[in-house]
Amino acid sequence: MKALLLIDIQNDFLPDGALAVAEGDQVVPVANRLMSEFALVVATQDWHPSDHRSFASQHPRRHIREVINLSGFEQVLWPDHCMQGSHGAKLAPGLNLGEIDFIIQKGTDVDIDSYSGFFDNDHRKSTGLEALLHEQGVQEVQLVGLATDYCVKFTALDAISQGFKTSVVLDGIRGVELTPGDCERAIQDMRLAGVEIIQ
Ligand code: VGL
Ligand code: ZN
Repeated sequence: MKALLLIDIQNDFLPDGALAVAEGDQVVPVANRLMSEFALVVATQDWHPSDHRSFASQHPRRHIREVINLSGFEQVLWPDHCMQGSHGAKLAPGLNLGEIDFIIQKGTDVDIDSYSGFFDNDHRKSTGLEALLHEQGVQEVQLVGLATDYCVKFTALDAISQGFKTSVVLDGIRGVELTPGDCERAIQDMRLAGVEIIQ
C-alpha cells in the first residue's frame, strides 16, 4: 500500500503568508492531481503554540533567519507562523480537502521545532505518523509540499530511515532557499539517502 504525504501545504507558506515560500501555491494543483491516484492521503500541518521557540519574536535582540543554538540544536529563527487555530495554519483552500484521510500536526511542543512529519528535531517525540502508516498497511510513501529544504527534506529522510520506500515529486515541492543552493542540496541529500526524485 502506497500513501501520498502532503507536507505543510498551509496558508502561511503560500506567497501571501507569514513564511512565504516562492511559488508555494504551485504545489496545490500537483497535490490535487496526485490525490485522486492514491487510496490514502495524509497531510502534515505545522501547528505551533503562539510562543514557540522557533519564532524570532521570542528572542529579544535576535532577528528572523538568524541561526541560534536552542537546547543544543541549531535553530533558524522564523517569523511567527502556523499558530494553532490561525488562518495561516489552515491547509491551503485550493486543496481538495475532502480527499485527505488524516492530518498529522507537528511543532506543538513550545521548546523544539519539528521539521519532519515523523519526529521532533531531536527525534525524541513521535507525531504518530509512523504508527498510522503501519496501521494502514503502508510500505511506500510519495511526498509533495513545502518546504523542500526543511519539512519535505526531513520528512523524506525520516521516511527512508523508518524503512518506507520513499519518493518526492519535483514539480510538487518548493523551498525557502535561505541560502542559494539550499533546495538543490536538499534534493541531493534526499537522493543520496535513497529517496527517489520523480520529475
Ligand atoms: C517549515 C520552517 C518552519 C516547513 C516549517 O514547513 O518547511 N519551515 N516551519
Ligand atoms: Zn514551523
